[in-house]
Amino acid sequence: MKNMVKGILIGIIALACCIIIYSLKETVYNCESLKISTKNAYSIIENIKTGEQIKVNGRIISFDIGDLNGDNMEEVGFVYKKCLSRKTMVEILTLSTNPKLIYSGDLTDVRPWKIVFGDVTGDGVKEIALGFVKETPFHPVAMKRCFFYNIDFNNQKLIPVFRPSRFTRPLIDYYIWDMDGDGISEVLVLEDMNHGNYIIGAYKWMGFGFVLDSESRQFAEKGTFNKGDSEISFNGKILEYQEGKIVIGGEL
Ligand SMILES: [Ca+2]
Ligand SMILES: [Ca+2]
Repeated sequence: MKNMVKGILIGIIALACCIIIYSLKETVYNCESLKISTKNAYSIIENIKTGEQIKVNGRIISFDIGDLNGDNMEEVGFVYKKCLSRKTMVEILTLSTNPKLIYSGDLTDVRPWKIVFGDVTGDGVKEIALGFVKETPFHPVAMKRCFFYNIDFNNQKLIPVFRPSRFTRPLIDYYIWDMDGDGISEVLVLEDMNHGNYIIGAYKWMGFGFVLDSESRQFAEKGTFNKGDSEISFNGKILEYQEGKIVIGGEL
């Protein structure tokens, strides 16, 4: 009996330790205007310019910052896993002195995993590129997708711009960047070549959808895009555009 009680006590202590470690595990992101500290229990978004802090009820898994409506005031958009819940939320807030919630959506059903801001249509208005894992009517398999939206500030709604079933090949990661320097951003897509090789494609908006404009060489190393001060890199290797090709870390 004594041993059983001892066993239960040890179990409870171990569980409590696991919960504490789980809730305290912290990741900190620093960018030009924001510091984001995120834990499973809650996150703090701190506006470095104003000192203003926004508390979020869960772990932020992706975020981006940009002026979505051209009023010279930045917005922050983020995807977060709500604490003690299975919900995955997408929220967009102004970064003004009194942050205003522009959009909040429980998008758990479509499993959001990424948010990026960028003007891919070239009309001066930034789109919101949301990564989901879902089926589409034309491709009924649950896969990573990237859908593009604008935002209706007055009605706090996302307005679909384009929701492609897929690009050329299955999508692993994406980013928005002006790869060829023509002043209009392309969608950079890390795609799975389906035999252990990957490729990066840059897709241009053509008024009705995206067209593959340039590609990298194929490579075996899976990874993610990272934005620097004035460059875009993939797994720490800078991406450049040379003669219609995407060059990774100086290698064609
Ligand atoms: Ca646009
Ligand atoms: Ca471009």
